[in-house]
Amino acid sequence: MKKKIAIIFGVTGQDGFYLSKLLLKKNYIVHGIKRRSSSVPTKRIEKFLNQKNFIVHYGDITDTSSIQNLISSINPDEIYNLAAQSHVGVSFFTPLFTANVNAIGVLAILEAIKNHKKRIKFYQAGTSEMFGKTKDKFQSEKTNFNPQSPYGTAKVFAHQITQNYRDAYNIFAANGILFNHESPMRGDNFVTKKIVSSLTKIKYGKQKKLVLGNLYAKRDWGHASDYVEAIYKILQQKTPDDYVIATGKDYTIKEFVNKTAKILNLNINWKGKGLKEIGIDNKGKTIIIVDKKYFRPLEVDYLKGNASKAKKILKWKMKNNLNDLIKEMIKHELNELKIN
Ligand code: NAP
Ligand code: G4F
Repeated sequence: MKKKIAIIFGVTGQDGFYLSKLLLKKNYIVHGIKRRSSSVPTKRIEKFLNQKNFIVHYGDITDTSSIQNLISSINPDEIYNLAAQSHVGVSFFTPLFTANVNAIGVLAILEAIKNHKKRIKFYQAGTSEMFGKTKDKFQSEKTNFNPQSPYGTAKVFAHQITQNYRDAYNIFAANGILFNHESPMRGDNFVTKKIVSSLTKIKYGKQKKLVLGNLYAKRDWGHASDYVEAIYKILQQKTPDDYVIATGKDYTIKEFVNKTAKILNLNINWKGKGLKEIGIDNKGKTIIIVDKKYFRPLEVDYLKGNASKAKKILKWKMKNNLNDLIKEMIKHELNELKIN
């Protein structure tokens, strides 16, 4: 049987790693698109680089000509767009760049798909950040969008233009609306990775303090490996549609800190309030402090998803719970620190 061909925009990121692994296992030919960088951008996907079914090309989704050339020369069956300026906090500092990549870049891919000779299936990496400030206790495909950042606002454009091209041009274009998902491959400046990495180093005397922002926002955290299974399933359906992917459980940042500390056998006593809140260890040493530089001009206070549609239609199931995820992330940190 002829092998399926996929393009992954955003192949060098966390989800790019897990999706590449999954598609290679399913015998796809995977074309990953990397950006030029002054350092090595392919660290996460290093182990795939010598496989004959894994080919990496330079490209950038803000460069329309590079997208058109790649799509017409590769002639893929499926395109997964994971490429984004994916940090919500940073989007307040780089709003135009974020909008160019996260919104206009998506439109450029859709235009190239519209003009291509073959029907290509398209996945757009949407996010729970699009719900933003919401009154719904659980957010589903029916919840209104009310984004609270340049990141979330740009992603709403991407979501809606994907639906628009689906309806106007009969393109197989589908949106995932994924809640936070983490893994050992998570970028260093996202809160889970920062907490796990810092507390592990503190436990082994290699770091003094963990500095955080808002401890009381709530997030619904899953494992990236489970979420890329859903991404894949979304493109294997007969008709394109949009799906929420979430665990249905939410925790505050402080609860995530406490869970991580418990697994590491670190005791934390909390004292004070607001910017003066601190976490103290058994010996009375302050190991966690709050700094206003990590607060955002606007915050999304809580996110908790209802993934019933994905469970019913995609038959999507999660394999990892939050404790499994934290344990795996700690194990990875210990390996990095060469501690057994
Ligand atoms: P990530 O680790 O930050 O990866 C983002 C990827 O996009 C990287 O490969 C990055 O390349 C690439 N990229 C950025 N700008 C680009 C451009 N102009 N042209 C081409 N590639 C570009 O993010 P992730 O966690 O894997 O998330 C994947 C996607 O899902 C993103 O679109 C994100 O917004 C979305 N999402 C993530 C979550 C989550 O919790 N992880 C939840 C919902 C939605 P470099 O390596 O060169 O920077
Ligand atoms: O880990 P975060 O930066 O993730 P955030 O903002 O929820 O965005 C992530 O999930 C989205 C899906 O909902 C994705 F679309 C997006 O691409 C990204 O993957 O922050 C989580 C929470 C926020 O409320 C933030 O204010 O943690 C709070 N926080 C507290 N201290 C911190 C910190 N966040 C970061 N990054 N760093 C801190 O020191």
